[in-house]
Amino acid sequence: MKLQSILQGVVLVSVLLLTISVNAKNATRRRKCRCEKYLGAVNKAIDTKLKEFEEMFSKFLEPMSDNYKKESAKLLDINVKLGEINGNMTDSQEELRREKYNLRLVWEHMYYQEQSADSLNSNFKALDSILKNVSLLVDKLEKMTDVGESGLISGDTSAMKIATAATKAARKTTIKTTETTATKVESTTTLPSMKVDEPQYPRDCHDIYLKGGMQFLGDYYLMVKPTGATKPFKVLCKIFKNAGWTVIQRRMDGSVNFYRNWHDYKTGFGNQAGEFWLGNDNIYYLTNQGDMMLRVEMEEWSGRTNHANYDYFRIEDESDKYRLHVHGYHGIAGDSLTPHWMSHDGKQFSTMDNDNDDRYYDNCAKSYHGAWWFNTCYESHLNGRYYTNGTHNNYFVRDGIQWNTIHPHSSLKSVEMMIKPYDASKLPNEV
Ligand SMILES: [Ca+2]
Repeated sequence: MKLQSILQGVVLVSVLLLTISVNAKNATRRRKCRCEKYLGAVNKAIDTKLKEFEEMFSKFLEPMSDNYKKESAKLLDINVKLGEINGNMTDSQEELRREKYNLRLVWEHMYYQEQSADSLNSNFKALDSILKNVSLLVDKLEKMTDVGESGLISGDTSAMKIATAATKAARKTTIKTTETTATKVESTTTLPSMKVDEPQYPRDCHDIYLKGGMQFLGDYYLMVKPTGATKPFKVLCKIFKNAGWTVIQRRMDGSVNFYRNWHDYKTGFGNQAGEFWLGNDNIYYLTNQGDMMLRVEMEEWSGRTNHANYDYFRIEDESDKYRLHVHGYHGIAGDSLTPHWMSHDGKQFSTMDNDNDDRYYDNCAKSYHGAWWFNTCYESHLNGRYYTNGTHNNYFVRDGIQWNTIHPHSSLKSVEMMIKPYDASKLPNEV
């Protein structure tokens, strides 16, 4: 670049000197002969000189151009290599994420193994206690038969012999048969119950947190069985603010289609390691075993995070179309669930194939490509389409992931809806 600048300078100065020199000569000649026929020749001379300079200049520029080409090729090569490295890093990240998920599964498995071991241990203790009681009973029977045989008690000696044989046989029984004996004896003595309990699943994530599990901040996967639920199901738990939060919905990358039918929303769909809806039946069981609160965490495409808390959150069962009951907002995202002009409180759930909204001429779930507790239609709609650039295709059809108090026309980058039992003494300090 420096060489190029110097050359440009040299050329410019030369042209300037030549022009001044020629003009001076022309002026002298004009004064002498006032004839213009020499001017053509002078201009020609200038053109010739300029061409010479141009050719000279090109000779310097050509090798430079070659150098640029070589450098560009090198840069392209480096760019390709960086792309490959980036790809490898993405693969490694994916691998790590899978490993993390597998570790969680192992942890979960170990947790239940530990629970089973505890249960087995308590059953052994009960069995031990039963055996002791049976031994005592057998001793008593033996003493009674001994007394009978020695003639202190009158009666049928053959009956006594049978009793003696029975007591001896009882002592030889296995643990399995002892269990049967114990059940028979239980009616007349106070032996411990032999009933084997089913595995005790936590009611929700906060339940296990209170019992001493999951004490570290982070995400966990657990089997829970809320009151009333017919079978346990897997949930994602988040531990923060001294509580175990059960996640009921998550959006993060658009990998799962949320424009689905009633049955899908009823049973749940997606992948709990990524995007998912826990299922309206499961949400119903979780929110009907005591007062629950809702927390919605949201991230905008600018990176700004928001949250909205509701002190009360519950839904009805399918017979009432999973009607929503929610109130008690506090947070920084603004209230887009219960604003007085378009509240979602008291509204039934609607999907593409089950229109329960307040708009008589249309199905909001179809119009906005999602599913929600629509009014006439919404102030919030967290099951809308995922837009990777945050903006909708059509300004007038706002079918993205919406929380209108954050932005009425822009779709969110990520969302998590989570619940935990309401505890007035441990309310978060946010306004
Ligand atoms: Ca409708």
